[in-house]
Amino acid sequence: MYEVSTVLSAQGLIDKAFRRAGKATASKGRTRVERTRNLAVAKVQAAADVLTSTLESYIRGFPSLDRLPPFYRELIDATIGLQSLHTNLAAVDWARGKVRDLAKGVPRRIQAAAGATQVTTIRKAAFGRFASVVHQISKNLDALGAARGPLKGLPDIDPEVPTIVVAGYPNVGKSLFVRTVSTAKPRVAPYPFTTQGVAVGHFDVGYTRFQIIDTPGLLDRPMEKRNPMERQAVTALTHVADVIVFLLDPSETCGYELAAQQRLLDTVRDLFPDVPILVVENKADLRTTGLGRPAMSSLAGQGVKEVLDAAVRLATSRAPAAAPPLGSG
Ligand SMILES: Nc1nc2c(ncn2[C@@H]2O[C@H](COP(=O)(O)OP(=O)(O)O)[C@@H](O)[C@H]2O)c(=O)[nH]1
Ligand SMILES: [Mg+2]
Repeated sequence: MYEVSTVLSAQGLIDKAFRRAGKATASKGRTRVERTRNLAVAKVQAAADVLTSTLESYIRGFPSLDRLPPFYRELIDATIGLQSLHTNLAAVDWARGKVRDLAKGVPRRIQAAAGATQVTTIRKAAFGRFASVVHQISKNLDALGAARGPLKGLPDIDPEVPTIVVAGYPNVGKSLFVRTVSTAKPRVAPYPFTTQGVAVGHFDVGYTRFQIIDTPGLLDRPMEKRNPMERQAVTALTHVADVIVFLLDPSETCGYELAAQQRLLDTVRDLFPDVPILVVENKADLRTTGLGRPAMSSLAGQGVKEVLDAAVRLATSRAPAAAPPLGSG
């Protein structure tokens, strides 16, 4: 979802800066010592430029934390931690400013130096200070580098698009239902919360685009079996779910008794108190309870359209004003 370019290690960054400094040239200067001074200034400037611009690109490359939609705030908090991401980016920003400040005084001191030897001493001291600053944020750079994977793996869900979340025990028919109703084959993205992928499908009603998502591992078993990261991912879903389609399998060919499925439904109701839940009996070709709930067979394609229409109506009836304004959290 969030594609962040490679983050160098402290040593890698220092090497890059000094390599660039080594290529710096300064042809101007009437005397030899003048050229030596100019070259030294150019080298220090080149190193400082590489360091500050690279560090700056890291800060810009990561999602801007104060502008994140609540859904992604929650997911990023669950996977890498908002606080630690903030701390690491702040450290990078500190180093960027520090290098810039250190570089500022160097040209004046080089120009004031007594001779070539002193020029070299000043240049080396500046390089030493740059390196020391970068080494101080070594752990932060490593942590940012490690955060790239989880960020990239976040599911590609547009928080602005009306969203149907499909829930129910494993094998009740969630994936088949999502595949049946969404035009495109759902894109299964790597998902940091489970070994399985979250499937995001799309379909259009008139000019309105809808998302339908299947979240294996999150809404398919009792809450007490979920780890803290998964729990927070469930919380993230509350920010995007406009309706939940909860699938029951009265045939119990999924391997779970209807009573257990019913208990999971109660859990999901508790987790999403503000989201309408459409309870649907799937596998109607095998068995229905006869309790008057909407029923369908994803396999036979019977009743599917009616269920989708009902879900769309519920999803669009949600007042958008219920969502907090962006940037308020
Ligand atoms: N008979 C019948 N089987 C179905 C129906 N919907 C899904 N299945 C089957 O149930 C199994 C599990 O379906 P799947 O979509 O993978 O369930 P999920 O684990 O909830 O995603 C598959 O073998 C499906 O073909 C249905 O309406 N009727
Ligand atoms: Mg599935």
